[in-house]
Amino acid sequence: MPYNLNLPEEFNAADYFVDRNVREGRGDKTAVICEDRSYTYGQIQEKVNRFGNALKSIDTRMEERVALLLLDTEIYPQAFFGAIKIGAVPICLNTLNRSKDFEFYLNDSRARVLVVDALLLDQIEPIRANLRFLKHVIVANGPAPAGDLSLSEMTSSQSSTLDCAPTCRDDSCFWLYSSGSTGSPKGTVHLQHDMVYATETYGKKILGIQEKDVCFSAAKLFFAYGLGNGLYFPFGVGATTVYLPTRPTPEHVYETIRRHRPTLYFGVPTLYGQMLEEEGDMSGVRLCVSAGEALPAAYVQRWKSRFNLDIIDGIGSTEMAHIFISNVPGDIHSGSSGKIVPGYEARIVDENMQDLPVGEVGTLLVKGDSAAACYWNKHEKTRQTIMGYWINTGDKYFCDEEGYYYCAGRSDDMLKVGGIWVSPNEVEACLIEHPDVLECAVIGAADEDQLIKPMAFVVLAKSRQASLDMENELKAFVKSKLALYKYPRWIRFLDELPKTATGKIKRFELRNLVQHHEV
Ligand code: 3UK
Repeated sequence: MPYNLNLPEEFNAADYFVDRNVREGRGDKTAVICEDRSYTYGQIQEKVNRFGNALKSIDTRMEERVALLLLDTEIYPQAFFGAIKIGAVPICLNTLNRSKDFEFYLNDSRARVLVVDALLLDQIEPIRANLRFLKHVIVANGPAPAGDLSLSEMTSSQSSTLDCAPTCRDDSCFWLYSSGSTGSPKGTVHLQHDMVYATETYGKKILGIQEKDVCFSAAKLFFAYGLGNGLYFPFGVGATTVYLPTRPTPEHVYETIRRHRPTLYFGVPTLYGQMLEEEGDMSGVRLCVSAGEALPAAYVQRWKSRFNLDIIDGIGSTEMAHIFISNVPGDIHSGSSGKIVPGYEARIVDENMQDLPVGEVGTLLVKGDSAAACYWNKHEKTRQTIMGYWINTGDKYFCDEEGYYYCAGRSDDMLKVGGIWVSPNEVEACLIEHPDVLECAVIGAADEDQLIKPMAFVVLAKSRQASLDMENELKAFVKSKLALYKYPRWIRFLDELPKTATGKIKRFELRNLVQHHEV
C-alpha cells in the first residue's frame, strides 16, 4: 500500500529532522556521540544554524549544490542539514574515492561550495585548477590553507538562529552519486519528502526505531544506507547516533560498541564476515541490520549462535534512498531479502515488462515515494531507470508463494550454464557455508568449448592453505549441496577480493583476470 505522508506543501527537511526535535522538548537529548564528544539536539540545531548562515555569507542560494567530502563526525549533520535549511542541496561524496572521481563529481554537479574534512584535503589539491564551477572550499576538522575558509572560524562569527528557506516538499533536497556497471556516475536527485518516507516506512515499521534507541552504522554516512542508519532515522525520532570517523575494522567496530552501547547496529555482509573471525562483544545491541549485497545465510546462523542476535538483511538502493524489501525481526528467512516493506510495492517482470509467475526469476521493479526524481543531466538513463512510478533496480529476483523475495544476481551477472540459469549468488552462498571459506565470488568463465561455466574466487579463512586438495574439497562440497551443473569448474584462491569503495565485489575485475589469463 502506498503511504500518505500528508506533509504540508511548504516543507523543509531540516526543520523536520532537526528543529522539530527541539520544539518537541528534546533540546537536551543527546543527538550525536563521536569519540569522546557528544552533542544535544539543541547544540546540533545551533551548529546547523551557524553553518546555514555561514553558507549564506558566501552567497550560497537556494538550489545550489554544496558538496560534502566528510568523515563521519558531528560536522556531517551540521553541514548536511545546514545546507538543506537554506534550501541549498548537499551532495554526499564517497570519501574512499580518488581525486579524479572528485573532479568528475564537482564539475558534473557544478557544486558552488565544497565542505571537506582536513584529512581529505590532499585529494582536492591536485585537481583544483580543473574545477570549473567550484567557488569556495570550506575546511572542517582542521586548519584551512590560505585562500580557503575554515569551518570553525566561519561559523563562530555567525548568528545561532536561522529561519528555514521556504522550500516545498518536492524541492531537491540532497544528491548521492551512484555508479552503474557502465558509464559515468549518476547524480541521483532526492527530494525533501524522501527521507521522511523512508523513516516512516523502513525506519519505524521494520526497525521499530524509537527515541530511546542508539544507532551505530559501520556503513558510512556518504552511502545511502549509512545516511539513513546514522543520520535521518535517528534524527527522525529524536534518538541518538554514534559516529566512527575511522575505518570500520572489526576492532574499531567492537570497540565503539563496547564504549557507546548502541541498540541498533548496521553493517554490510563483508564486515559481518570479518567480525565473525575476530574476538568481540555485541552487548546492548537489540538488532543488527545488513544491506548492500546479499547476506550469506551462513553468516546469519553463525551470528545467531555466537551472539544470540538476529541480522535482518534487506535490499535498498541509492535510487530508492533506503531499504524497500527486508527481513523483519522474528521472521528471518536467511538467504532471502525478506518481504516488501509496508509503503513499497514490487513487481518481477520479464524483458517485455510483463509480470512473471511466482518462483520465476525476472527483473525487480519497485515503487515507493522515497524514489529519486531523476539522474542529473542524464535524461536517457533517467528514463530507463525511473519508469513513472516504478524504478527498475536492474536486479534479478524471484518471489516465493509466501511473498519472500530472493536475490538471483544482477541483470548482468546471471549465468546460462547448459542452457539453464545459474545464480552466482547461490553458488557463493553454498561455498561460504564451508568453514574454510571466508569470502568468495563466482563469475562466468568460458571453457575449452567457449561455453560459460561458473568459476569461483575464494578467500580462505585465517590459517587455511590453498592447495589442490582444498580445491577438490570445495568442488565436492558444492556438488554435494547443489544441482551438479552449478558447481564451480575452477577455483582460484586470492588473498582478498577486489571491492568497490562501498564494498561490492568488482566482478568485472575478476572477469578481466580470467580473460587475460592472469589466474
Ligand atoms: C544490491 C542487494 C542483495 C542490489 C543500499 C541499503 O546498496 C545500496 O545501494 P546501492 O545503490 O546498490 C543497490 C544495489 O545493491 N543490493 C543492495 N542490498 C542488497 N542485493 N541483497 C541485499 N540486501 O543490486 C541493489 O540494486 O549502492 C542498501 C540502503 C540504501 C542503499 N542505497
